[in-house]
Amino acid sequence: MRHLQRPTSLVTSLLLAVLAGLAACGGSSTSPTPTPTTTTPSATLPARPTAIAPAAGATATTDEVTFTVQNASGFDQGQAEYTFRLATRSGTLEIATAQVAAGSRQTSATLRVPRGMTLSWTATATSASGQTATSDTYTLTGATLSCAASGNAYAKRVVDWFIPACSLARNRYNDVQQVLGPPDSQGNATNGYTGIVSLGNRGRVDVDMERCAVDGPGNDVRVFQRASAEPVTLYAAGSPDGPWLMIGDRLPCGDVFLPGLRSGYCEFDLAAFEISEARYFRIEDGEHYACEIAETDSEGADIDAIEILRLK
Ligand SMILES: [Ca+2]
Ligand SMILES: [Ca+2]
Repeated sequence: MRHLQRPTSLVTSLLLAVLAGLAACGGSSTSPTPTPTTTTPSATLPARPTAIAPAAGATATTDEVTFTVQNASGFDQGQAEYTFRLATRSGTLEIATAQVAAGSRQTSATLRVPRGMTLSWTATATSASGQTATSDTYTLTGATLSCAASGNAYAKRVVDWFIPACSLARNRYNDVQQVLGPPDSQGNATNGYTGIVSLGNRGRVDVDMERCAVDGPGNDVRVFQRASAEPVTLYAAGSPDGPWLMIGDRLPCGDVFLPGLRSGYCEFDLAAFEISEARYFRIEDGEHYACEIAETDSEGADIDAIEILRLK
């Protein structure tokens, strides 16, 4: 029996020596990661949605931008829906979202992107069971804003407007063109006003300034309003088709006066929506008083003019 044991011990010793030598040659005791023998399509998807287009830091060349991400693993077609979120640069103010079913290996949605702004966007995948995977936050700059190089700081052109039917029927000051040019309102409540448009309940007028307003310290835009301090809501945009971004919500307007003017004014700051520059403004009634019960011929905010305080 001892003769039989000796060769066995020798073989064992040799094997141990060889193994020790191999470990020394490798220089590490860590086992290599096994390579999968089969590859399924989902195995190659990233752990989180990943931007394909637009590339991180890109500048848009169109107002409608298609956002595309590589799907996250486990959030592929038939497994998830994707929410694309476009927001201001800081990410705090939302501009648009779109929710779509996952495509095959990648998912796309188209959003309208404001011109002249640096923005942020993300895509979040949500599974049927409520699990989520969110992409990195990517930066995108909107298409370049075109601005006239010269001209005054007032509105040049009405691009759209809305005054409710009741207000159109009952109000006396329905000419939206009265917001163009410098403030010029005259008259009074007894004899009638000139130079204003009464917007009616939640009515609005959208104007093209041709020049652009730029954000600087403090307020950048001034709206002139007659008759008490009826509230005004103001939106800014880089295109006449928006998106319209609100920079003041029902701000009391018209109780501060410049020498020689009958209209008072209120001011707005582009920074309220992280806007760096804007060419178009939507002036909206913020009084919100029902025309049907209003006993007046100038219902709603009465707008005389709008002025850029900081010209580009
Ligand atoms: Ca400002
Ligand atoms: Ca006017």
